[in-house]
Amino acid sequence: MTPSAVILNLIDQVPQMQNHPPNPSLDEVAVEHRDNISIVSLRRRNKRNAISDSVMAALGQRFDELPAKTKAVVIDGEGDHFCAGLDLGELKDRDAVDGLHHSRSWHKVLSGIEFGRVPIVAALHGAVVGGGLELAAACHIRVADDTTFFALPEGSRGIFVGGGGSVRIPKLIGADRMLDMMLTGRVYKAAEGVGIGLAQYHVPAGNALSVAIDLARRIAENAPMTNYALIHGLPRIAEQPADHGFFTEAMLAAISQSAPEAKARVRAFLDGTGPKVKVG
Ligand code: 1HE
Repeated sequence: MTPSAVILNLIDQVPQMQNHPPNPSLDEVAVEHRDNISIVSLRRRNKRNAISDSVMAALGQRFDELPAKTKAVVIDGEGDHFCAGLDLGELKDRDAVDGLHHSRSWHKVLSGIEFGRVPIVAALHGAVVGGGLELAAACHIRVADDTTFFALPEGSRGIFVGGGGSVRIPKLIGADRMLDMMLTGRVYKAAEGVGIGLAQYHVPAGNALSVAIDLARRIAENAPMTNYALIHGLPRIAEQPADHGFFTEAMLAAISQSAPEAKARVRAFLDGTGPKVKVG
């Protein structure tokens, strides 16, 4: 069993929250397959792509059902905003036990995204706030266009992050910056957000999706085992003591390089047909 399967199994062991699990709202989470990449889109623009239970269930289903030919995924949001976070309209009816299981249901879907089969590129614009930032943080590459702003308004709503944000966001920007965002309501605009590590790319307004698609296409050309080793290995190695990390690295290096595809790619470089590293 893979480490991610272990995580997901543990999450599964939490007693089921809802007597009536939400019906996935598949018309609010679209998917389009283009050759070897897939594009998953939040389609709830009238609610600024806020994530209801049904939207989260649909997101989980879309990622579970990716075809084998998909080698990388782009996730984006329709309209002016990537995602306004948790659907606050559903919060008012939840008691403490439901709240616990609701948070665990986000963990399950977002861990499935982070530790899935293929890398995920988030195309960000407008609001990337609350649970929207938690969703973005579960992705491997974040491309922010110039309209993007990042915030964690949970503090002002009297709630807490619940979609894995307290684990993932400090790894991107440090616990002190996340603390500042939640205590003071600080909003980071695109350039500053990219500067502190909330995204890896800053692009002109309106370009996030096209750049994300280009990056996904490039990622999809890598050997699948290398991509898998990166998304599963790097976050875990970062949490291991150095000696364990070296060992994990050695295992991943050995497995990756033994794949026939890796040997063919190295041979191609050596016989002059493989690509060179290019600047720009
Ligand atoms: C919503 C939500 C939402 C919009 N839940 N309905 N997230 C927040 O605290 C962010 C709340 N949203 C906003 O601050 C603003 O909506 C935006 C800055 C994102 C966009 O502003 P704007 O002027 O374009 O839109 P709007 O007029 O505020 O919203 C349009 C509609 O979307 C309106 O509904 P309508 O029926 O009156 O048209 C809004 O009520 C609705 N809407 N955002 C529900 N979030 C796992 S725990 C995670 C915890 C969190 O994510 S807390 C952070 C929640």
